[in-house]
Amino acid sequence: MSDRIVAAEVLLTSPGRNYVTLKLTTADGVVGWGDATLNGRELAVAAYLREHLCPQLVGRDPGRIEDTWQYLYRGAYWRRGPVTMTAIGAVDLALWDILGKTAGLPVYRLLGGAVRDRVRAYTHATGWETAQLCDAVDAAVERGFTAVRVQTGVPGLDTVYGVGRGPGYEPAGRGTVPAEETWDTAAYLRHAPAALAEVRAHTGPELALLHDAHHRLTPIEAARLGRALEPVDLYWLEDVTPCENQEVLRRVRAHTTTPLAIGEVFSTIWEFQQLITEQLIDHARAAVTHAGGISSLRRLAALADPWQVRISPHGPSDVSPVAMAAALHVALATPNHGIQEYMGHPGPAHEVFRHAWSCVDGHLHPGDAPGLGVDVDEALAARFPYEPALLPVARRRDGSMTDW
Ligand code: GCO
Ligand code: MG
Repeated sequence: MSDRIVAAEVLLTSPGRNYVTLKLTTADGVVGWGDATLNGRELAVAAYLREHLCPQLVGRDPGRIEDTWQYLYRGAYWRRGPVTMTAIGAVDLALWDILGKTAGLPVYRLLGGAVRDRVRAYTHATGWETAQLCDAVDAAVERGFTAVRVQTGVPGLDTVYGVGRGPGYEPAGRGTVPAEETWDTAAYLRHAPAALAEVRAHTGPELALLHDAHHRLTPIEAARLGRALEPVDLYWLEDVTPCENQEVLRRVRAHTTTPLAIGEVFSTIWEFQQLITEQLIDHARAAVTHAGGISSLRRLAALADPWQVRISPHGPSDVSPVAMAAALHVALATPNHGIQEYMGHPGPAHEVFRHAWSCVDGHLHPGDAPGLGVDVDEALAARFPYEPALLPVARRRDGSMTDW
């Protein structure tokens, strides 16, 4: 007789930052873990899981992974959206974890096996001044990275999202009301191309450089930035325009050959459809959890492949070590995978989530432990209680709200 899910529980923990984790237990005693972290909206996903999905999971056959995905997605009248899709993603990850543990195989073997030996990763370098930024890039290269995302301060602004005044940064700030930042696109556009050109002159031609514009530009500003950055030879320019209107990318694409990466805030394959079939992007950035799990990331890769678009999933500190594991199993087994973002996690997170995956010389590998290869230390997790934390918001100089 097939196995049954007997318990579905949600864990909240904050080992350096908040994480939401789904734990599924089967009648045979197998435990599957899924990441359900949605930065700044953790409790919404926890409630969606606890109140709505967990009761529906108990009694189901854990081996029917695709049917469970279809049940939770197609079966729901109110569907899509980051909260729903992160919850479905967590269930999907936990079920793949159970399948792997039951089979005694790492998930990547169940996905068809490795198509590469290791997964190329990029990490973050930030610096308020360009000299600091170059030092941060050098430090990443010393750690073995062959690809680095570079974010710079902007003269005249006090803060810029994603740029620490010191080394490193954490996207979410503690508290129940978001910090407010001032944003000035003109100042950014005046400064960023020259700063990135200096970084390129410093590194020489081989290092892959990436840059994230965080959805803040109009189409023509984005086109102008892409063109201005062509001499820098970026690996990609990320999230140039707000997420809602994909049509505007046609204008950006018409003006620049700088490769474009988009999609960390997308929740479903349908949001990518036009971007892929019109070849308006080069990299689809869906996070394995935020877009519905391993099952839907594989579908996205299959849609993207004939259009020569690659999947290059989101991987900041708010994608937990469980989701990082899942992303790596997909990456190892997916031909049209580009690069995996690896921002790193706070130290205690590596203790709470003991993972088989590793980062060596700027490359990641999921490891060969059965399932996803992550064990959660629940006793330790309980010592780091959830604390409210939020991403900042930004206003223009005249006080009006500006886009993410
Ligand atoms: C990235 C990102 C992150 C996100 C953060 C939001 O490319 O890594 O843009 O810094 O903003 O993950 O939660
Ligand atoms: Mg980004």
